[in-house]
Amino acid sequence: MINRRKFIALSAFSSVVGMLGKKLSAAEPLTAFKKGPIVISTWDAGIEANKGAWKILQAGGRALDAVEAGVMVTEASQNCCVGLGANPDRDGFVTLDACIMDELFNCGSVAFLERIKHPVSVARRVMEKTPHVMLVGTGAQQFAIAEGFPLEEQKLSPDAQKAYDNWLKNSEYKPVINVENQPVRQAGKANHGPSAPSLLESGEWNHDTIGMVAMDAKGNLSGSCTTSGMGFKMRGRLGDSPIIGAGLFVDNEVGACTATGQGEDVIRVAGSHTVIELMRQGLSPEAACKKTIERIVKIKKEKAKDIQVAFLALNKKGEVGAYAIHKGFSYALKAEGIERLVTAKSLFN
Ligand code: SD4
Repeated sequence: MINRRKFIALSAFSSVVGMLGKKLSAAEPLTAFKKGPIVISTWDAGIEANKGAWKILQAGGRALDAVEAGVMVTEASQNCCVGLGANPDRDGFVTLDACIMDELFNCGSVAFLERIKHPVSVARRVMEKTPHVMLVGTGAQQFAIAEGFPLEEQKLSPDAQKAYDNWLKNSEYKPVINVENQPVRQAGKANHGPSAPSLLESGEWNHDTIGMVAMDAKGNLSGSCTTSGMGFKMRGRLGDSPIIGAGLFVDNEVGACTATGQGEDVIRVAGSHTVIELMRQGLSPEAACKKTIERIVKIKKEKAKDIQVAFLALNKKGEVGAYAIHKGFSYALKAEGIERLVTAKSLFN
């Protein structure tokens, strides 16, 4: 049986073959786009998100507008775990984190935000309309309402309610490696628990984060990251995704990077910023991501086998690279005539 993930990968692959007229290996990463805009984003859901970003990039629009519009597709999707349909914290509330950064070091972020559908857009307003970089909790919500964002109903989606009821049976918080690309709502298990339960035939795919970076036709870079965070996390917990320098960093002279996976370990090494600094020293995006992953693994020692972290980066030359601790991390790439999912390399296979 062909599942949705394989279908997307195959369609993306065949469209590449069709457009380029030559066969490219699905495993072979495309690394350089010396001309024209490009957008990359984390996990399989990035395929749809990139389409949203591409509409803007293709029309000659700004990378900043593209990365906002792109991840809004995922935030609005009812079939995924980014946004208000996502798994709640352990007290049963969905809390969202997001950030955005442009080519001029302008950045904005919101965290622990409840009942607002598009946290990335609130983050952009923080960037553009306040003297601050980050707003959290009720303050972020008040700001969003004042800016005209509707306050949504405080209610779990039916899938999230089911997952939460199941999770409550054991109330165990255990991150699962690559949960982002496993079928949604694994009955009876925490979103990130290590014992993978039987897979649902829903055809939907679970992920709780999307990070996106893009270069526009002018060669300017921007990035965004949005998440519901780890499912069944402690109330008030923030990961790396809303933290500038951890879940996202953009330096228009060098490149842009975003992270996914266990946020605590991304924050520990200021992950996305570290990748940018390594690229500044001349490393390729993939080499810079790999070195940062190695740093995390060195710190975590034997515990590294239980966590997944991945970085995805784009440099000023339009070269793309990614690296993960464990196999299974994929990213979506879109450029002129190309749309595909790429499986990233990893330290552990
Ligand atoms: C977090 N980094 O909240 C996020 C989780 C994630 O795919 O990336 N999940 O720690």
